[in-house]
Amino acid sequence: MKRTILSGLAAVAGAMLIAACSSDKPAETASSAPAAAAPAAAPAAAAKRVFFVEPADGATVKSPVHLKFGVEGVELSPVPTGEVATARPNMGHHHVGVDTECLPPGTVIPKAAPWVHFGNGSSDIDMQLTPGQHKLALELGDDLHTTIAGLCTTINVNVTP
Ligand SMILES: [Cu+2]
Repeated sequence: MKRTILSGLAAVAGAMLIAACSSDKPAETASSAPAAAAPAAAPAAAAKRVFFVEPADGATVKSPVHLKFGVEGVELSPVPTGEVATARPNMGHHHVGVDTECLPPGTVIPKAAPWVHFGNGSSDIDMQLTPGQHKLALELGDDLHTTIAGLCTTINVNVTP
């Protein structure tokens, strides 16, 4: 009788060991699966950008120059009317700077030359430019006109008389 019980316990213990081993392996596979999926999701999160739809970088153009802006990963939105105390997250409007560089992230874009604000949410303009080479900076700013990391680009155009 006792031997039967002991061997029965041994069988149970053996089964538990096997169960423990086999349950370890799927757990390892499961934990490595999200890690493998993470890099695939990263490019989508990093897709925030602003760009000139036109003109193309290096283009030769005539004044007035038609500028058209694009944005991805951030919602283009007019600045709310009235007193704006806080910037809505992941929303912004375009700014163009003529013959200037991108401002550092977190900088309030001046409401003065060489910057033009598109606070109404528009994304194009016919701009008068003097003949010659011009650098155009396209910078997205939030509701407080503050620059956002990674959301600026520059192009060069050659304006003919
Ligand atoms: Cu602005």
